[in-house]
Amino acid sequence: MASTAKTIEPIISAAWGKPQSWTLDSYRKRGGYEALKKALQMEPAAIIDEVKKSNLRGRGGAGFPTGLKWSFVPKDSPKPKYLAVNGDESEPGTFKDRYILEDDPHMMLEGIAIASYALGVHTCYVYLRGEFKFPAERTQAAIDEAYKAGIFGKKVLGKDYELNCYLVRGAGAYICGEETALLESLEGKKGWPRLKPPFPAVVGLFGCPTVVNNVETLASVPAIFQQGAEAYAKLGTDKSGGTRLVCLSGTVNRPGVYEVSMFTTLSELIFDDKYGRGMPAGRKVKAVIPGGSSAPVLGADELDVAMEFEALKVKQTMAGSGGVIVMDDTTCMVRSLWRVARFYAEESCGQCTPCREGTPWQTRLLRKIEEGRGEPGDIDMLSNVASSIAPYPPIGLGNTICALGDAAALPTHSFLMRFRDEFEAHIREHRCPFGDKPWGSFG
Ligand code: L3W
Ligand code: SF4
Repeated sequence: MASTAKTIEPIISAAWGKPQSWTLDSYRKRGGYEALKKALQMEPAAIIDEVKKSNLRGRGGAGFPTGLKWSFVPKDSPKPKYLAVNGDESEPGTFKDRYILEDDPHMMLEGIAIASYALGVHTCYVYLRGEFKFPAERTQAAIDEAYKAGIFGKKVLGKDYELNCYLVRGAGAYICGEETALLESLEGKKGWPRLKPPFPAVVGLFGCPTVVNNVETLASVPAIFQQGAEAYAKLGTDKSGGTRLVCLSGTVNRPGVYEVSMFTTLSELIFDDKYGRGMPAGRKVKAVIPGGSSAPVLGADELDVAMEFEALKVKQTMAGSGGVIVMDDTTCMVRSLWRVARFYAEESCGQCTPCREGTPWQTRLLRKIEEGRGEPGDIDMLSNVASSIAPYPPIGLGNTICALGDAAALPTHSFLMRFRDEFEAHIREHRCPFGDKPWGSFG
């Protein structure tokens, strides 16, 4: 399809693929750290106001307004305050933060310095998933450069303000991307989510006020001070400013990470020449997961929707972490759901009964149905098990400590709601109607 999607000037991905884009020298030549210089002339409260005005929303999954989150940090607390960067990118279908870390880590570091100054933070931890060896090397090299250049250390760009930044690598558990599990892990403990409230902004790392922000969220901050908050806000919708990264995978001609306007629809992402360039010959879209595997699935007739938080909420799904997974008409929806369910059963930390017991129960039922051993009543049983973890809709009212429970139940609810006939066919025919084709496009 010839390009009709709204054209945007890339912000976050502008330098990706250019020679030495990850170095301080390259970043400075592009105007890097000028936004920090501006911010350091401002009052911290004014910086937070600018970020509020920009309508920047968190890019890690929940889309919480960033400036609002920053404003929750108590100003008069005698305790130290911390910034923790969530780079534990592990959501199936999501692979955008690694590009920032590999190709333009200084953009995130500048965001860190601006956020830290605004929040009165003197210590920041960048928490990266354990598997991110190369992104960690690039990020550490950038941190080292920033220290040498006087961006981090005793006096940030010569101002009487100290900021230290440490890189910490996880050990491969998805649950450590949940913000309170991440804090536990940073404290050297097992990554078990904590009950909220209290939220980390008030009681976080070592019991002190802590802001946890995603890598892309912080990398978006310098643009707010380069362009001005109003200009940044105007790039997006009334409630969601700027541009965003989306990760396109599955059966499309050109999978990849794209920076898009908040007005870009799922259909444009899949078919437009600028992005996915459509499906391979002879294939049709059957289903799309719009925001990482936690997000409820949509059918092929629901793609005319902007990939933006509020628009996708109307469809009872989520923009989430930007992982768009396309499934074609050869995909078995029972197998796909089984695969998703196995992931959550494997990654559940086991603290809450509905999640600990429900996630493997879903997996067993789905395997039974897929292998042709399903019985009448299994679909209702599956639906009941999912409801006991988290009813649907609405999103986010699960019966568990953290959102992993919701994430495990939402796919089940949405697959059953939209593709129940396929589950019934498996039980009726005592086999998978898609034959022994291993995983369809979702493999
Ligand atoms: C202070 C209040 N702070 C909310 C803060 C809260 C957090 C943020 C959002 O789940 C989603 C989940 C996954 N005072 C506050 C407050 N906050 N009220 O705002 O909070 P919340 O609870 O809405 O969401 P969450 O627990 O952070 C995140 C979805 O993301 N997801 C998962 C992505 C996974 C990765 C990864 O692999 N690393 O990114 C994907 O879509 O299902 O719905 O900071 O403290 N009154
Ligand atoms: Fe652990 Fe699951 Fe409970 Fe989250 S919902 S705390 S992953 S058992």
